[in-house]
Order: sequence, then C-alpha cells, then structure tokens
Amino acid sequence: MIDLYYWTTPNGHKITIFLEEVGLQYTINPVNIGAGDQFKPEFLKISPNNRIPAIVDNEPVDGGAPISVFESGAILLYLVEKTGKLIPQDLRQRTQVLEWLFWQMGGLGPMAGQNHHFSAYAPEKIEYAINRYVNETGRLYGVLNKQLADREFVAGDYSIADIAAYPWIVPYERQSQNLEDFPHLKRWFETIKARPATIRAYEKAEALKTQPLDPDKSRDLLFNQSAKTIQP
Ligand SMILES: N[C@@H](CCC(=O)N[C@@H](CS)C(=O)NCC(=O)O)C(=O)O
Repeated sequence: MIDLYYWTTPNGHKITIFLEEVGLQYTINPVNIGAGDQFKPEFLKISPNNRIPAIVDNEPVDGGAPISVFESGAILLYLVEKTGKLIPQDLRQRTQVLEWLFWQMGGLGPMAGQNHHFSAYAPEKIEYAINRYVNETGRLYGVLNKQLADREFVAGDYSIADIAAYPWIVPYERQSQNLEDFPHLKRWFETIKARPATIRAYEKAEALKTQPLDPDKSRDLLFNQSAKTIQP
C-alpha cells in the first residue's frame, strides 16, 4: 500500500494519474497547502522541501522498512522501478522518456508555475514578469507540439513523460495559451484527458477541493516563504 501525500495541484495530479494507470493500491493523505499543512512536522519528515507530492511505500520491493519519496519526478521514477510499468526497458526509448521527464521537471513545470504566479497570484501586475513567463510557457508548448507532430505520445508508448507533462497543460487558459495554436499538442491533450485513469484521478481531486478558510492567510502561507519559514 502506498500512502500518497497530496493536494489538488498539477504536481499532485501526476502521481494520482500514475497510480490510477497502474492500479497500485493507495490512500490519499490530503495536505491542504492553502491551510499550511505542508509545514506540519510529520509532513516535513517525509518532504523536507514543504511541497507536495510525497509518498510512503509501505511494501518496498526489497522487503525492508517503508521508503518515503518526495519530488514528483523522483516519485514517478521510484514507482516505475517498483512496477516496471509506463517506462520502456529498451535503453534508447528509456533515455527519451527520461529526457522528457526532466524537461518537464526543469522547464515546463517551473515556467508554467511562475506564469501562474505572476499572472494570477502576484499582488502587483508586473508586465515584464508576466510576458517573460507567458512567452516561455508558449515556447515550451511549441517544443512539445513539435515533438508530437509525428508520434502519438511524447516518447514512444504512453509513459511517465506524458503523465508528468499533462497536468501542466490542463490550466492552459490560465497560462494565456491557446491550444488551437498547437494542433499536435491539442490532439495529445484530448487523448490523455479521455483515458479512464486520468478521469478517475481528476475525480479524486474534485472530491477533495475545499475553499481555503482565509484567502489572505493562504496567500501569505504560500507566497511569503523564506529561509525563516523552514529554519528553526
Ligand atoms: N519540484 C517539486 C515541486 C512541488 C511543488 O511546487 N508543489 C506545490 C504544489 S504544486 C506545493 O506543495 N506548494 C506548497 C508551498 O508552496 O508551500 C515537485 O515536482 O514535486
């Protein structure tokens, strides 16, 4: 059984999509990041970066003590090693999956995240920052669109490379992107959206969504972090 420490955000969705695809048993432990659950000492023991997602695998393949993993890319890699699913065994194909997984982790995720921040959450509208991240998100959409021009999925068969990228395309409107400008990406997006595992994963998210108790407090918790937040 996997304990999943989760909230209803793109990085969280990666793991529910994966778990739904492979049919591993898991329980969701909600970590409401708008209410400050990510700072609870029990959670920080598992995820020292005070970010979701994180997992605890209570039945690791080596038969030893439970293993905890934080960082969505590391979790996906841990889970493909555990299950042997959603990653090719062939060296060349596997390398491509890793390239696109890391492309998402180092590019699409952070750039789209800053896009959300400066477009939607920042108290001031800073034109330079908004343009910078909207343009960079658009460039990355273009890269993905080109990659998908002659193949169904990002790197061979459906894999963790697709699962990592998909939840970051879901909020494309919030990122000021138009999928009509990226026809191959749009076709890929609709294909993944219709997969039963994706539908189940997003249903789980809907079931959890609650309004933050105090939006100002949530904003403060999420966007005023510094070294002091985490250091004793
Ligand atoms: N690189 C990390 C990023 C995780 C991340 O940014 N998680 C956000 C939600 S998508 C979070 O937990 N935010 C809580 C906070 O900012 O305190 C990963 O991929 O797991």
